[in-house]
Amino acid sequence: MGLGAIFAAEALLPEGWAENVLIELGPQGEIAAVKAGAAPGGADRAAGPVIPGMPNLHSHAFQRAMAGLTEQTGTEEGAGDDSFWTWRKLMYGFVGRLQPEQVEAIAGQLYVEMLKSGYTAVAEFHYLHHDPAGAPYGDLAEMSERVVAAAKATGIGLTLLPVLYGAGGFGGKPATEGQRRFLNDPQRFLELIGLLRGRHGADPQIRIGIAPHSLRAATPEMLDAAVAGLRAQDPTAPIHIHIAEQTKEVEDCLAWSGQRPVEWLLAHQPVDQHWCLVHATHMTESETQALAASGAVAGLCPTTEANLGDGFFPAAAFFAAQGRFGIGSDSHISVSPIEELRWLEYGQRLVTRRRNVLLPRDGSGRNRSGGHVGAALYRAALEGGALAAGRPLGRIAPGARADLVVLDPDAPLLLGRSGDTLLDSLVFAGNQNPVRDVFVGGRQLVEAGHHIAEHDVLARFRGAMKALLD
Ligand code: NGQ
Ligand code: ZN
Repeated sequence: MGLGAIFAAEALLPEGWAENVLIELGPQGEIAAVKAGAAPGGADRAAGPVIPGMPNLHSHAFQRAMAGLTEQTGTEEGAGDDSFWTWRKLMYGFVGRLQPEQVEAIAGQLYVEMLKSGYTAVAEFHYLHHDPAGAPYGDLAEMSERVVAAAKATGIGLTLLPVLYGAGGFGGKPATEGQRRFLNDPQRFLELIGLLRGRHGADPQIRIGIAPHSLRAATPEMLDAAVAGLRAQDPTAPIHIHIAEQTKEVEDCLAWSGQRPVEWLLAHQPVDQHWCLVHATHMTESETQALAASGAVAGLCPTTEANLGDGFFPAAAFFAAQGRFGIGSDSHISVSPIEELRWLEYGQRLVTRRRNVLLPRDGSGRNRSGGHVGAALYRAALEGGALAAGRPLGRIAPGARADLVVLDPDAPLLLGRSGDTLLDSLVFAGNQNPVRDVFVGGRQLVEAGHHIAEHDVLARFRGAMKALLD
């Protein structure tokens, strides 16, 4: 990773679009300096407009291998009544067969696809820890290391969030057979966190956080132990949790505690900007206001939420309250930041029968992009995604990682567009991927639409799919 510089005729900086921007790279893959109105000198010239790469704040990598395999109804009794819960059963069946090298191969292919579509970092919500019988591997971190290996082989930035999964439902219900590969008690879980922090904690491409799976899978005691254990080692590491995704989860939580999931969490944990509440689909108006006020990031995954039949996140109210959000591809039914952002807005248009609904506001209530919805969504998702990743991302500014996306200046749909109109066109009409080049930590990984390791990665993925699906 050499020092160097990239010159962009047009680049999206934190303060807005700028021309003739010289981006100087530092020795650790960070941005050392940014100068607008500069001369290119000996810098490499970016082929097109440069924007910050998008952090993907929610991923279960292995689920990419089952994309499209659950879109048919069964023939058994109850068929035709498919839901999140019947999908989950199929997913558990798939999990039962996965070997470590297959998980690495699937994650590698997924991360190549993420990079090619403009995601430059991923937060991996990783819960597949143990062997098919539920016994820990010789290395407790075996499966986590497979995710790390895939990130290293492809170059994507990684926030690894080992999942604490200890119960099968609210009130510490015993876990089922299908969940046995996920299970740890807080003590063994914190041992895993310590191992991973020791091995990877100093790598600027990696941050270790935690993810209590959900209020269904982590009891209040487990949650307390995990949060306290992490905070003793790292006071600002990210904490992610699935919450209020399905109405049944809300009903079960009410029956168990008398409170709704988001309400319960805000009352019992010190939720702040280092937390990411994934989905948070089902909230009352007062929960929506309280979540926004907490500073936590809402982890929105519109294509998966649509695919699984979750419901609509109250985005208009949450944005009006200056709530923070980022986007994730979750089950990877789609691997495209464009699709996530577009469906976030389209969901609201279909519900409200209005246009240009989601304009995130700044402190004074003004949106920061003069009313450009696509541009506003892209910028807000950069900010929220960076917070959720717990890494210096999402800004072309000194100190941030040099994670850059160069758009194709020859993409027909971008012709004649610049600035925020360019981002609007990208978000609402970018069906043919207009990402040309991608840099992560200053290193070029995608060149003219091709990832530098895509052939080897695909060969391994092909082998894994053959073994899994034949
Ligand atoms: C997951 N997926 O952890 O993969 C979950 C399903 C559960 C989403 N929530 C399992 N989208 O929630 O119990
Ligand atoms: Zn998830």
